[in-house]
Amino acid sequence: MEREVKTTCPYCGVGCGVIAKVAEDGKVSVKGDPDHPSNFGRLCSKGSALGETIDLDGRILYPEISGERVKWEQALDLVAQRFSDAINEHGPDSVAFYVSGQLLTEDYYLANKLMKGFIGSANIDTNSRLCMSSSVAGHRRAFGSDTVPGTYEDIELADLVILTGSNLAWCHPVIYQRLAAAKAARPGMKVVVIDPRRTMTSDIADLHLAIRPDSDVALFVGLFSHLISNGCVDQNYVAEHTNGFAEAFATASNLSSNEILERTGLPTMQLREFYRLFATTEKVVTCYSQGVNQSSSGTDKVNSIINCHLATGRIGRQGMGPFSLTGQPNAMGGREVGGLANMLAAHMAIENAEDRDRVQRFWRSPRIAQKPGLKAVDMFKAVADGRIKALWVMATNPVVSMPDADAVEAAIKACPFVVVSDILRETDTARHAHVLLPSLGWGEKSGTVTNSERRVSRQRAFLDAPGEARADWWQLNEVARRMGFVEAFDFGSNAEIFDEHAALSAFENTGSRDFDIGAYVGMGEPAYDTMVPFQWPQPVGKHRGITRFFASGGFFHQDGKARFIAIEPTGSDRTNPDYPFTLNTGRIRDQWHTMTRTGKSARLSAHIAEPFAELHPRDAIEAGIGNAGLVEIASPYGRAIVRALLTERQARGSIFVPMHWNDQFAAKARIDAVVAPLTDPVSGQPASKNVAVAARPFKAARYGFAVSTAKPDNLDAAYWALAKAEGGWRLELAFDQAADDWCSWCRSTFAIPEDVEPLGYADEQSGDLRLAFFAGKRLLAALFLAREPVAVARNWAISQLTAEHGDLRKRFALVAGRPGADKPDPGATVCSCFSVGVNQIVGAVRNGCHSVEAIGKELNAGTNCGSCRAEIRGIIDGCLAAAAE
Ligand SMILES: Nc1nc2c(c(=O)[nH]1)N[C@H]1C(S)=C(S)[C@@H](COP(=O)(O)OP(=O)(O)OC[C@H]3O[C@@H](n4cnc5c(=O)[nH]c(N)nc54)[C@H](O)[C@@H]3O)O[C@H]1N2
Ligand SMILES: Nc1nc2c(c(=O)[nH]1)N[C@H]1C(S)=C(S)[C@@H](COP(=O)(O)OP(=O)(O)OC[C@H]3O[C@@H](n4cnc5c(=O)[nH]c(N)nc54)[C@H](O)[C@@H]3O)O[C@H]1N2
Ligand code: SF4
Ligand SMILES: [Mo]
Repeated sequence: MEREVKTTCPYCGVGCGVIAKVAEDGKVSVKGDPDHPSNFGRLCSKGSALGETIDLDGRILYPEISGERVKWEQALDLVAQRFSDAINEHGPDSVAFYVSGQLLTEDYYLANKLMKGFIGSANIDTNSRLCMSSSVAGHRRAFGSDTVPGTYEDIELADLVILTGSNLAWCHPVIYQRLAAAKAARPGMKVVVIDPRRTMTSDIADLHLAIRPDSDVALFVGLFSHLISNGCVDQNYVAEHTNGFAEAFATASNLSSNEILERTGLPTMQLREFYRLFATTEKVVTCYSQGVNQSSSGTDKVNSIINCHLATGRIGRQGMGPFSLTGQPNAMGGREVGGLANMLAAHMAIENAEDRDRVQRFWRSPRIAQKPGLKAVDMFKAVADGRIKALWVMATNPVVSMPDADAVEAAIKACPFVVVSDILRETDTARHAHVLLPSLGWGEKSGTVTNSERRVSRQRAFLDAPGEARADWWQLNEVARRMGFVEAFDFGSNAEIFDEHAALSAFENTGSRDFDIGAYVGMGEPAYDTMVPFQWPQPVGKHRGITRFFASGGFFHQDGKARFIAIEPTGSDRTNPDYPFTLNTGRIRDQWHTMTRTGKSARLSAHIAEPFAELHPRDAIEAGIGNAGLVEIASPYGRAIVRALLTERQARGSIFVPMHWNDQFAAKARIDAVVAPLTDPVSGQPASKNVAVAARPFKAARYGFAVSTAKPDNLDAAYWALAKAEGGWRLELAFDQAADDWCSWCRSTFAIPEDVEPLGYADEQSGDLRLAFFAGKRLLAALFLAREPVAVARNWAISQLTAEHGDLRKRFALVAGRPGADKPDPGATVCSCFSVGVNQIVGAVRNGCHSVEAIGKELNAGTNCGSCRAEIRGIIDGCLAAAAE
């Protein structure tokens, strides 16, 4: 029977409500939940494609020890034994957990409880260290607690929205859609984007400040002084609710206007305009994300922003406030349970003896960690130098996502005992596990997550557990019991864990801690199952509707006041001529992190199918790098080879490379192998956006493109990048030298049976070569090679995987690499929901569609999730500008 289940999207921190429909034949489709207050029915391209990512291909379905299938009992016994042995021999600090903002709150709560309360170490850190820790540190310095004061509605209600270090259009697409809709309805609303790159997000901006990398502190410290000298300070607010104003002002005064201009590299008029807008607009929201957090001055950046909001009293009121956008679906839930190595549970502080005592009494635990544990970068250093004897990695892929990733991989390989809980069998990290535990994935697991605006929503299961996969919380519970902690780990369901988590939030909490969901204690399993999304705080007896913090003070420092932080901008001047470029890393619209899920969708992979480096055309010319050629990016830590994309959206001297590609999808594109392990001194967050690198052309003897129905294997090529395509796979290639026999190269790579003869074309002189293999009417694989990057129309070639090839003429057309008149090349995909390519959009513009709406009517493009609307607008503008020339 057909079923519909309300759940939450497992990707970004927007936390959209999803309705999953399971048809009678088991097919899953999804749509946005119109009742969910985060998205009101909207979804982005990734959310819309969720149904395509839940197949069992590549899943780990049974526990394994050293690659051999075992029973759960054996695997759990071994994990408990090895952790206990290490603790007995070397003490509690010889073991570590490295977990994730993609765990559910219930999983996370147990991991933290086991490590901090029962093992007695704080060596649990999380990928949120790479993500939110500068925001956490900044909040705690300013507010005395890790509190996000506002709600999404504020972004819609503001008259000025500042997006700094955030590519909202691609990374928080549904908030972007809400913002775009609000701006369309109220055109007086202003948007300022602060980002060294001109991203898709900057297309909505009234003002784009392309600041120099890491000059944010100078920009906002300068703004702080400007606000003071222009009489914009809310004297009452500052006097009643804050401390440290004078010191912060004195420090800010040391920075001259010239210095601000010099550091930021902004034209005077732009800087003035930004300061004027901020000074004259009451309702300002400043949203920030990784361009702020992932920096060696990340915490200072956060506080330089908060200082401006505190000084003007623009915080916690409608349409006002600093707003840290969380990345992962449960980044916020992880902070609630205290998953970071320097936090306790329920927003209590590990440095505070009273808090430690309170948590220990609540848990009735034999011990409690006495000091902060190792932060991610230090944790993997400790793994490398042998201090950590046993490591459990859960729901994260550090061999791809940690800075100095090659060293992280070496450390994991050398660690005496590594447990990995994942949903896939083959990831760059999972392949080094001694014990691999099969976890439940989205749609199979059940629990809660908290989004960027403190809204707790349910993820609900609507699929059966595949094979013997089990929930992460269950794995932790079982190991804890085997380590002797039977009473404290007696959980039979995630509802029971949530209940304890809620109870701890309210335990001896008389308003001294922001995180309080006491109202949800004791609600029981049925109420948990039907729980509707709610925002915290929700203390006992005081169900609250709108929840904002700090409009009239009430900060969580001892004296109830907020702190201004005196900030001195630090320089990031580069002097090493060997590494003259600034590498900036981040995300693309249709991939999620290390691609273990989004990489399964042909539709999502069609948007950008290859790892790339965005370079300014003049830099590229100077370095001898051609458009669509390959480029090698190197630092003292490692190197990567990716496709060169020349664009003036990129500032001179900077290179942008996405963080997503890894050894499962490309030969050498794990960009974190190049990223230096430098961190913010306060938060320990890596500076993944400003890395000194060299860039040079990677010259190949042959370039290639291939399509194949079977997944390519044994890939022997200097460069390759693999992506899922409709009907099979697409493969970009480059070779150091021509192969002796391309036919046998194809046979081994594409698993072509011996009896299948190739259809081919080769031109010795030009080096052009095309080979195709057919079985019956179907194409098995086709390879296109040339001495220069191959110009074959990609999407047309891919469409041949699903086309019929009974007709010999069609086979020859394929080998000729030419689309027939009956099947024009749609061009690179722009709209992934309806698979509309750039050539189709250009065609429609030529036929008179001159607005995004008109394109939508003609081609459907941009009418579902809307994530591509900015790109469509760019294509229209480009065509019209070209026509006008
Ligand atoms: N499509 C997609 N969406 C995602 C994710 C994903 O993997 N894919 N991941 C989610 C997660 S976990 C996170 S943390 C968020 C991240 O969301 P964002 O932070 O929005 O994404 P990023 O691309 O990492 O970086 C944002 C921008 O910071 C800019 N930047 C670089 N250096 C500086 C600087 O010095 N100053 C300023 N002001 N800006 C700078 C970059 O050019 C980049 O455009 O996205 C979430 N959403
Ligand atoms: N250079 C550079 N590096 C970065 C960043 C950057 O901008 N630049 N961004 C950083 C940021 S903000 C983040 S958040 C990280 C993200 O980096 P990671 O956390 O390493 O990336 P994911 O691919 O999300 O890893 C999640 C893993 O969990 C598995 N998984 C999925 N569902 C489940 C489940 O239910 N249970 C279990 N046990 N496993 C599951 C997936 O298959 C995958 O292997 O990357 C960081 N690294
Ligand atoms: S914006 Fe997209 S990825 Fe983020 S929660 Fe919503 S649907 Fe999921
Ligand atoms: Mo993140």
